Amino acid sequence: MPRFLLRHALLPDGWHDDVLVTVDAAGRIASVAPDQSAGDAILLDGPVLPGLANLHSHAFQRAMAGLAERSGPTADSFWTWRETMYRFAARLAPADIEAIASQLYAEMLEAGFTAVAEFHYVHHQADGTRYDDPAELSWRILAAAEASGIGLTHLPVLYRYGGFGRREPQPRQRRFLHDSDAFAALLHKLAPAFRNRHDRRLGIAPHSLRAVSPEMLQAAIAALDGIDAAAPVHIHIAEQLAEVDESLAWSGRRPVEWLLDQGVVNGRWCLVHATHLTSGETLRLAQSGAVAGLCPTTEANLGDGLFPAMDYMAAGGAIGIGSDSHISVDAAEDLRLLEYGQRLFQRSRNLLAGGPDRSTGRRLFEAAAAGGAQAVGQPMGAIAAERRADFVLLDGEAPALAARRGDAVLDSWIFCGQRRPMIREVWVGGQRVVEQGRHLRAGEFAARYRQTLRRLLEE
Ligand code: NGQ
Ligand code: ZN
Repeated sequence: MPRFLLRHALLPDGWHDDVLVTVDAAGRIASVAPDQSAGDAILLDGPVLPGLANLHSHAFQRAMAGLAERSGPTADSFWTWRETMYRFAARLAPADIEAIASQLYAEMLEAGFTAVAEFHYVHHQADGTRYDDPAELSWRILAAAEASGIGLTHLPVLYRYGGFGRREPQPRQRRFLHDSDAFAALLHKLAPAFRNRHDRRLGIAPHSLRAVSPEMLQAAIAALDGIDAAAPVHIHIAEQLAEVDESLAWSGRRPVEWLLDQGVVNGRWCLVHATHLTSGETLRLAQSGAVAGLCPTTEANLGDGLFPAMDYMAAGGAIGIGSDSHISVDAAEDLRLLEYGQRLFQRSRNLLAGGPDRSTGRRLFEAAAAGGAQAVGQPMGAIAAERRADFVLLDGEAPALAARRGDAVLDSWIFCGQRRPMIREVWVGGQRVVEQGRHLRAGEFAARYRQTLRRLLEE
């Protein structure tokens, strides 16, 4: 049994020193005991955090980060960005998607994310023709996860329509489309690769209420239940005001209101963005047990709006964070922006700390660790028995962390944005994947990524 000695670690009941952690052969934590000494254990000599889950990713979009920041001929919006994104997606071959995802997942690990929920909607060739193996692109995502060592919750996306009320999709959306039977077949094909592993989970993602009908939503959940009745269900919802208006026109109800009224939302659900909420919806969502999947840097980049985080968290709502379009891949930055959005709006400070005399960083980190683990459906998010042995070792020598202990470490890591990476090592399931701040295969992935991008962008 490998043993680790963690010099200064965040455990479920707070910070402890000299924590001895034993790990079983499968990479799960067997025991945790503070105030120990062990000369033969692997020493993680600095502040240690559990790994975070990145609960929302469209991996291919990493390669267009920074390429949609020029103004177009008409007013720019989420919807004009989406056209740029569709044009980019149309050009990607399977090997390109694998190269981009491998680079991205290594970057995620370097940023302290030890699992990702991949909301995977590019399934087919550009004209909509199926690949010989209809799961081809899912296998590419899985290969990237294997190569990088990140935990993967794979969420094949069900996408059929181009808008509320069964509007026909656009030609550019042909790569995404399934009917209910083809979608169920895809799930059954993928299921064996995800069974009985603590670092793999198969779920589903009905893309949005714009893209599926109520009947298809029900059928997809039934198909998933036949495989794993506790598996995650993620959906984009209420991310733009236009979506709220179209939902009202279609059903007389707002998107989150409509979904909650179906009576199916519970702790296996992740409502991604859920930006535009009334106070009634905020309270109901908090009480549903679902996770709000917040993606602050992408929501800022796309001009989505501001999630009512203060009211929602005060009502006990679960949150997690995702880097979504990957305009930035940095857990600390997303947590910081979550708090800063509230500060700029309320003109006040430490709004998500959750009460007087508490650390904002600690509250944000613990909420995202617990909610993220719930949303990806993997045993992670805490240094505790039965969880996967995922450790993030911060650089105790970093000037920004000088003389910090306990919660001040989290507050400084999250709020002192600085160029020098503050994460030194990352371990997933007891295996080291990041050393000296770099993924062990960073050079190889970056070389393949550069070559891929040169071909895609220069031809
Ligand atoms: C997506 N992006 O699925 O990539 C969406 C835009 C849509 C974000 N929500 C596409 N960031 O909503 O149809
Ligand atoms: Zn998204």
